[in-house]
Amino acid sequence: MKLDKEKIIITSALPYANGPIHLGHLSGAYLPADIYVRYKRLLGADILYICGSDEHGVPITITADKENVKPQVVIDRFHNINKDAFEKFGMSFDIYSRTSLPVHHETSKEFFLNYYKQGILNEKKSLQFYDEKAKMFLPDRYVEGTCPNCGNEQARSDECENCGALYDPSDLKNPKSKITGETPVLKETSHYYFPLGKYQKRLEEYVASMNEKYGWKENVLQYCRGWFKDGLQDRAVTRDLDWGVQVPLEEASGKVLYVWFEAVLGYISATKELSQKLGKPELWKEYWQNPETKYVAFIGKDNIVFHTIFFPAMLMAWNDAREDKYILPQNVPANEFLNFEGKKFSKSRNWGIDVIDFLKLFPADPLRYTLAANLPENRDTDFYWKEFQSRNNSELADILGNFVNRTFTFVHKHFEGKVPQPGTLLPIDSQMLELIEGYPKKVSEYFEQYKIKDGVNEIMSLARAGNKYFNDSEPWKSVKSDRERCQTTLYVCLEAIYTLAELFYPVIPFSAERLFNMLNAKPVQWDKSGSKNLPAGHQLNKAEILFTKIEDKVIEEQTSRLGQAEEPVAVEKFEEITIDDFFKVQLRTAVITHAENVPKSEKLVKLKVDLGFEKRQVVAGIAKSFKPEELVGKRIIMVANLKPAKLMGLESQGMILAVDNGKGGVSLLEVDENVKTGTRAK
Ligand code: B3M
Ligand code: ZN
Repeated sequence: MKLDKEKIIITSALPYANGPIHLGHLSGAYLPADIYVRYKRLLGADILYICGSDEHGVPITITADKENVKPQVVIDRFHNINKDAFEKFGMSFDIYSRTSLPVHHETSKEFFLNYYKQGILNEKKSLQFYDEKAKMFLPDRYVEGTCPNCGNEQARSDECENCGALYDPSDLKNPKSKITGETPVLKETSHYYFPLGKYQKRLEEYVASMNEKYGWKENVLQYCRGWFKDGLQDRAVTRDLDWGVQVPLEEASGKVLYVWFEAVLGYISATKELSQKLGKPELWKEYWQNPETKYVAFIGKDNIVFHTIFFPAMLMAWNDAREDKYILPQNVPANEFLNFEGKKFSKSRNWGIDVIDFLKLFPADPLRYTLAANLPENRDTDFYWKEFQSRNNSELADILGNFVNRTFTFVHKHFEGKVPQPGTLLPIDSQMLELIEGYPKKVSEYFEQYKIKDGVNEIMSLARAGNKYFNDSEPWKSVKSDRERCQTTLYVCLEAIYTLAELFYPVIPFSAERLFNMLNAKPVQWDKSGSKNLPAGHQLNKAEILFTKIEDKVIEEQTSRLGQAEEPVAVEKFEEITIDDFFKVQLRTAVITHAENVPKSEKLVKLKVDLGFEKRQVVAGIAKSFKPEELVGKRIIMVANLKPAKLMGLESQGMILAVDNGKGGVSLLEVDENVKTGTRAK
């Protein structure tokens, strides 16, 4: 095991900015990487941890079309949502970049042109499915048909996920466009192809030698062997689309780079962006173009081929012709999938939970711990709400929290919160100290092999051993009969707690930080964390409760929600009105210029609104949903010809429109700044 100062780049797959990330994503490519990174940082490694949004690809354009907005609106929204969710989850990226940035477009074009000029790419005409209704060429995953090899009815246009066959689109039976449902036609187009086949032999050697030196995971090797066995084919690296990185050739207007071709380069361009931000624009080269750097790519199993075959081949092709050579992944510890309560995550079936929603209900650490203790490292695993509850209640709270709490309470009560001076060690104490001392190395051995799950479960076993030692030593007895004995016990317990804080830091960083605070101490270098870190006499801080138990009813509420279709709104009988009736109501846009809570009222806010032609005072029952400062500046719609009324003694000259949001609050009907204040709504 190498524990000296390594230079490392870690990447986690760049999630598409086309939807919120869910727990499955975290277990696949993010949490294990973050634990590994935090662990390596504690070992003093010189490490960069890179991630960002993948902002191209057809799904994004389809979402944008559905919403009738530009793709930029979609990627901005999900980039921000996911960045925020990752932050709250405690992901410690050095940068969370985006592939829509100029630095990425330039980098991708540079790679493409480099291949093009070297004559590596082949231009080929081919027949591609074209949807005449949507007026677009259909990418592989938007055509579904019957596999010519195995009869699978959900095969893609040129490959079957069921039997792994690769074929010509014209061989697919009963093709259907997934966008319009129409039968697409085959139309000729021309694309640039990367000759993956030419690199097969070198790729096989690369995978074999990396595996030999660094031990690749069996699941990853299996996938690679499968691909090699079938024989690698030329891959088109351009597409007929308008959203993406433009192909930098005049004759290729209207074409963009295939999203996977540029997405993997996103790791490099994100590192460039980080270097610029740090004011050292050349820094990225010290990592990516330094043969001493170790590069590890964390991904989920669906991305394996791109990271073990496609990306390495691209880098080989670059390196063949250049002096500025890139390093290749040293390891790709891809995980299998996390399912949810026995089934696949599904938005449409309301099965699963997004990270951001989860973190509105519970703190990050119990989730981090639960996922980490059950990572899909060798096979698919499941998230169960019940397991989450028991990992939190019976492990974090009852084992770790309890050990910390009883030790702190005791030391504060009997030793003024100072680390007691140990006396003569009995076998029970030296055995415990030896155990503690051995832990950092033990856990390292797991983490170094990317066995994060085993490492995490091992750490909890130290807390278990701590509780047992406390029980067996019976300090509540020795405090009266043999004070020195008692001091020794508590000294050893605090050593264990210090080590637990350090070892748990990569897994549950928020709680570990609080624990270090309580210990009034800081982490040391990981491998020195196992012994003699808290000298006798060291003053501890007050104890806090680290983990709160989760009640059954909270968990039941979550499980009962699963798979439930959204209930339609209950509607009371209503009467028809004529258009003239409707026009009696003057609905007009107005700006809120001032807002203050009405004293002694939980519901009411006093607003000043500007209708453009006139200013009004309105009293509205929306205080539970908005703070006054959130309301100022909002451009709302109000009933402008409502007879003034008095509410809690205040005159209200109109009513603003709001709808119940189903969660006990309201949303306001708002207009954008293009609408002139005072305009009538009809
Ligand atoms: N965006 C696919 C995914 O999220 C893709 C990963 C890119 S990694 C360079 O599964
Ligand atoms: Zn098939």
